[in-house]
Amino acid sequence: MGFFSKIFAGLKKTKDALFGKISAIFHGELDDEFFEDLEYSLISSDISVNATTEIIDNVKKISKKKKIKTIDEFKDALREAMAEILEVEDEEESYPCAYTIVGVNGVGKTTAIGKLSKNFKSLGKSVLMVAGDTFRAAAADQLTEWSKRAGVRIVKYQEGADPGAVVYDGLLSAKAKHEDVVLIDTAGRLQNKSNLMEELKKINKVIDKTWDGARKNYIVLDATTGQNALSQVEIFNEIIPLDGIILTKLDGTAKGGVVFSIVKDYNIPVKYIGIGEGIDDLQKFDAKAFIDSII
Ligand SMILES: Nc1nc2c(ncn2[C@@H]2O[C@H](COP(=O)(O)OP(=O)(O)OP(=O)(O)O)[C@@H](O)[C@H]2O)c(=O)[nH]1
Ligand SMILES: [Mg+2]
Repeated sequence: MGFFSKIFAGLKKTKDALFGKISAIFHGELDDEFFEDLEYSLISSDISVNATTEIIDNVKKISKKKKIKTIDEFKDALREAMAEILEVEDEEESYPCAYTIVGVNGVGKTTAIGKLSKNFKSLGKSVLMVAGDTFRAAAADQLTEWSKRAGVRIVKYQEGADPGAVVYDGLLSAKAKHEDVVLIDTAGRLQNKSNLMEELKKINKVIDKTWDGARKNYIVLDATTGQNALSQVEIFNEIIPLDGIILTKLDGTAKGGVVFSIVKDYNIPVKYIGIGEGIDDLQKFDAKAFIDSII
């Protein structure tokens, strides 16, 4: 499957949930009743109130300016209105870069690292994985499997080791071998477990002290949790400053609208989306392709 057909298939549930409704509520005129119905549809598709209000304001302005009458013209206007929400300033990428991948249990961190390795490799970058999840039994084995699949190096310790020490070793190794990309896996944690959150701060400090290349902290969010993902962004951002979001499991959910809420409410860019379990099922987030797939 090609790039676009894959996103299209992955986002089908979101599209059906959201935009089936739009055609249904359109009754020939863009009047107050239509916009009220539209507002309701957006909010019930996991788009936050803030983001919905802005989309509606944007689309009203565009519709007026362009004197829009038909549903097809309106869909174009809505695409434009939604794209405005997803514009976030983002820094250029530079290498070498160490990426710390954080998030609650089971969201897809380890899988995302496997997929990212392949992505970076295909861009000609050398990659080192660091198994910073020493908490869960078999976590390092799972990452090792991915390192084999992607054909990249991995630094790991035994279960129960100090994650700070693994990260330290990993970074030294990456420096010595001039790796372009370091991907650091971390243990899944509950937001309310303060000891694990403290551990994350420690990992962060080790990177600060050891690494002089670029660094990014990405949080992985499971799209199927919808608005619940938002509180995770808030809590992790206090512990470790977040530079980007990897939104996984979009293939299994109609809650893709949560993208708009995240970007609008936290101003953190969505960097990648996960649309399946395979190594090729992670794509660089492209606002235009995303919107075209759901409208
Ligand atoms: N359908 C689908 N499944 C996914 C996606 N990303 C991850 N998964 C699945 O989600 C499950 C959990 O993935 P992991 O990568 O182990 O998650 P994790 O965050 O590392 O989990 P912990 O280390 O236990 O916190 C696995 O069964 C993955 O195959 C995705 O984009 N789509
Ligand atoms: Mg994991």
